[in-house]
Amino acid sequence: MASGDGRKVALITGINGQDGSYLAELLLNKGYEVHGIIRRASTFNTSRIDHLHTDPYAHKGGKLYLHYGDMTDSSCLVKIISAVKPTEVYNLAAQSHVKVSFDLSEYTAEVDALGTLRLLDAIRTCGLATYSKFYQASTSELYGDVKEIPQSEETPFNPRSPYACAKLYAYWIVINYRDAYNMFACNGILFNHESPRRGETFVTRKVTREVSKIKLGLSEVLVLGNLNSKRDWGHAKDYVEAMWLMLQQEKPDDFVISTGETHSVKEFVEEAFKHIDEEIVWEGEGINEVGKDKQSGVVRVRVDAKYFRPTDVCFLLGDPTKARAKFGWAPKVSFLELVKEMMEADLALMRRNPMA
Ligand code: NDP
Ligand code: GDR
Repeated sequence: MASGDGRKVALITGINGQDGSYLAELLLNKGYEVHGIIRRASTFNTSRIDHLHTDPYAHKGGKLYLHYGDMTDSSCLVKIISAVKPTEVYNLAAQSHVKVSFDLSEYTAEVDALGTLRLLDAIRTCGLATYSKFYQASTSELYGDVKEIPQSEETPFNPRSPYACAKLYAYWIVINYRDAYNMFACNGILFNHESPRRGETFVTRKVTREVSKIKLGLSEVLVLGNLNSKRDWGHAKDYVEAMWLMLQQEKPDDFVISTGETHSVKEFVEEAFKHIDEEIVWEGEGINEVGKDKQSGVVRVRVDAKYFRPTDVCFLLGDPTKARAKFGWAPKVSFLELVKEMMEADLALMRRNPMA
């Protein structure tokens, strides 16, 4: 199993994603040397980590290095790992949008499934199988259309999208490499986690951005898909701490990370509108089901079938008991605090830059 030798060197794929940016902050503050893989793009794409270059506090004793790479390119992964010799690898890179995975199904499998295999193999190729610890960003989407409530590490998987199928392959290849090559490799089965840094096309951030625009007169209506979907939403900052904790245990294992509370998309929308003190008038398909068909006034939320998925995951509620028992992890930010923080951040953003 992973030997370590006193070095604290982390490699994060997807460092510029929501989670990667919070994890980089956490590890720098713990004195790690942090290496991140970023993709080449035609525009600047390091917006979530730019502050780390200039913030001496975040750097403390550690250092931040960025490498160009891609999960579809084995040779670059081998080169980076052989140069960095990481003691911990966090595989966060993914085509992470479930709806987009129906359009980009093959690419999603390339990055999320085979990309994980490439990274594991790169670690072996570099002779680091029993040296580097490995964290895999697994997901509650693996459960899909689940009958068991709440979902734990023992709940059977039933993936409902190309994204979830790709992540299912990644989940099992991580376990296979753990068993076959004695790797310290863990799956964090993380339920949805959000923050002001959440990508703009995920539902929570889409809601907080649009509701902020409505408040400031920059928009009139929020257009959404399935309002009845329920998610176990936590804060990304809490969840990256769980990633790190998993790799500090004596033995590698797989853990559910969730709040143990579930809310519908509709409830999230209602909380966001409460924040701006505005009544919601709803319109569109499925509104009868949420009991809002007899109303008048300016329409503030419209349901449009173009945001429906060919197959959706309608109910998720995680049981984080194992993580709490093994390493004392518990979420610190509640659902209401999460909505509040995201609303405040987006209101401030839209005031600063109405075109954002
Ligand atoms: P994001 O979409 O915010 O970040 C994904 C990161 O992966 C981005 O930095 C992106 O780069 C990078 N990436 C995408 N494709 C490639 C590629 N081909 N090669 C290299 N890098 C690539 O996701 P989150 O931070 O929200 O999630 C992190 C991980 O956790 C993902 O694997 C996701 O599937 C998983 N997950 C997320 C949950 C959540 O609720 N947030 C819950 C459970 C699992 P770029 O910045 O250039 O786009
Ligand atoms: P999810 O997150 O699919 O759970 O995947 P998302 O926020 O995209 O959707 C949550 C639920 O909201 C419904 N929904 C909408 N979703 C989006 N994006 N846009 C809309 O307009 C909209 N209207 C309703 C969806 O149908 C769905 O039921 C996230 C990602 O971070 C994955 O990478 C991660 O693995 C899982 O969370 C856990």
